[in-house]
Amino acid sequence: MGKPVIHGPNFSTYVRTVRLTCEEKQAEYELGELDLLQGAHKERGHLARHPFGKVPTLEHDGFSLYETAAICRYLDLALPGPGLVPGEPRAAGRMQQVISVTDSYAYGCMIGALVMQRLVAPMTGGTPDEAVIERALPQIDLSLDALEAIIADNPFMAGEQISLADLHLAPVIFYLAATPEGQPRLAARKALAGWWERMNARESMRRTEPKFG
Ligand SMILES: N[C@@H](CCC(=O)N[C@@H](CS)C(=O)NCC(=O)O)C(=O)O
Repeated sequence: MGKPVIHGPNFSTYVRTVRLTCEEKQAEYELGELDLLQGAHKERGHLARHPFGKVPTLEHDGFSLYETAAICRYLDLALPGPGLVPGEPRAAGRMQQVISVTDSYAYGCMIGALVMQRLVAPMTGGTPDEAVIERALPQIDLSLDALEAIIADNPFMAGEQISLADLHLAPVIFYLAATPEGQPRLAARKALAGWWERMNARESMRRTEPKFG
């Protein structure tokens, strides 16, 4: 079986989730870097892979797939290595819940609003829009409270074992923790802060750390 090819920039949270999945499976993969800042994801070549013009996409032995959760489920089944989807029904439900919470509620306020304004705008010559950040903070608090309640006293999001839930959420929390608004909010949620320390110490996280420039 050939190596999976992931298309997208290394600094994208969703691309990192797919890379983390490969890393945790200890599978080799290739990263087809795309210049998102120059709009390469909206050009014809990439739109043929992803009609909605998003990253990541996957190619594996002639099979193409887009949407991060779908890609990670596929890779978990297709690649050898430790299973990342729990077989136990409640843990499987928790895993899917955290993936949906990340996509539906956390990503927009944490990345789309806070990180884009606080970190990305200054890197690209702009000024953060403080009103956008202010408006995002209640939803960030709500999302963090919900995740704190879900993890409770478990080491990982879906229970005792690492799962795709942890790999979906960790790249988002990585950027959140790099903002002055996110850092204290994370530290105030003890269970989540402990989880973040455990996740951040993993070899897979070190190997996929975003590089800029
Ligand atoms: N539902 C998609 C979301 C992917 C997504 O939003 N990717 C971001 C990068 S982290 C992206 O492509 N942003 C570029 C854009 O929206 O133009 C998935 O699960 O893969």
